[in-house]
Amino acid sequence: MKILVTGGAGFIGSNFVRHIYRERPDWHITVFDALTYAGNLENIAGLDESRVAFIHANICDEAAIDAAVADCDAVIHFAAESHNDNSLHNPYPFIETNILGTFRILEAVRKYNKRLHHISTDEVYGDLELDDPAKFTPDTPYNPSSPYSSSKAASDLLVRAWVRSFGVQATLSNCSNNYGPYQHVEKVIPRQITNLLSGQKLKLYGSGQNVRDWIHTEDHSSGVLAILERGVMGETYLIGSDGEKSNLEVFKLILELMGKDESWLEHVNDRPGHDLRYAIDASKLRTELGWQPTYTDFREGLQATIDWYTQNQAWWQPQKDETEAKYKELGR
Ligand code: NAD
Ligand code: TDX
Repeated sequence: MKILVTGGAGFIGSNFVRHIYRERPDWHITVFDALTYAGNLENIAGLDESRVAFIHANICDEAAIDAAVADCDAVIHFAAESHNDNSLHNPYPFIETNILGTFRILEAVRKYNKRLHHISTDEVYGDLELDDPAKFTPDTPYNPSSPYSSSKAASDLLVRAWVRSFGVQATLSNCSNNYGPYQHVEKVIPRQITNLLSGQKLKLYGSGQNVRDWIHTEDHSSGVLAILERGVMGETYLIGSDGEKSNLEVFKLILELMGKDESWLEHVNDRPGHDLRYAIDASKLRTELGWQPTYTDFREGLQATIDWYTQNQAWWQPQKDETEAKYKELGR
């Protein structure tokens, strides 16, 4: 099996590459990545070059995508602009990469009749009330809020249309908030950990009542592998591990695990249009494909993540000043 992993030098894509490298030793992996500010070859360093190849190119580049897709059996499409705050500042790259880039991939898998798995997010469903008993399911209507989530929703709809209109062999997954090592310091958990490691306060948007459904990125990868191998064509699977926590709870746990008191917590301007709550019902993936998450102890996973950022300052330090300068402009 020869797989093409777009965005394989980013946070979740590189975890997937390392997961497949470990779990499927007879597969060949080609990483296709533009190395934007979010991509880093160190994320996939140390892997045997006879099993992992790298193509430095943009998914919007028709010729580059065409050649790479022609040369593989299946495409796992992670590449995206992924950060909501950036999309509020400058939406254009989100439209280009997430929508046009996905279109390019769809046209190539259609031309060469290749299997596609499209990676998406639970944010396409909008948000839930704090006391809503229903969680997101694959039948929840799309209702995205931000330029990021609407561009991901658009990409999902393109995939569904190419399945129906052209018979493209594709599956989709929508996952909840990931955490773990190698996540860019712009995202909430690494930002707070590296703030404390740099002597700065935690930055909590608004009141902190917003709820996210946390999943360890290893469990996201095992879910994607299950869908790739056993998923039904044209189907959408939701990936989540019942990890709902308010932001305030997460911030307090980071303070506790890093031995700091609440004087280190600062309330900053809220995010415009800030989604209140996400929650995933992953029962289809669990019952139909037999998937189960492994990293379900959030406290333990967060401690391991704090340890990783503490021990890998050389990895995150180069991103930190530029990221905080962007936040300063946004007043957050
Ligand atoms: P990331 O920002 O860490 O990584 C994105 C990667 O894609 C980077 O390596 C970047 O260089 C590459 N890339 C960006 N634009 C590109 C282009 N035009 N051509 C080629 N490569 C390009 O993102 P992530 O958090 O790892 O997210 C990966 C995927 O998972 C995205 O599709 C995202 O929507 C989805 N997702 C993320 C989360 C989360 O919690 N982070 C949750 C659910 C779904
Ligand atoms: O400094 C911060 N303080 C804060 O309170 C940051 C960066 C965020 N927040 C809040 C906003 C959100 O309620 O924390 C929550 C999580 O924020 P992000 O890490 O920016 O993630 P989110 O907007 O929920 O989106 C993430 O999950 C779904 C990923 O970035 C997306 O790629 C994925 O699709």
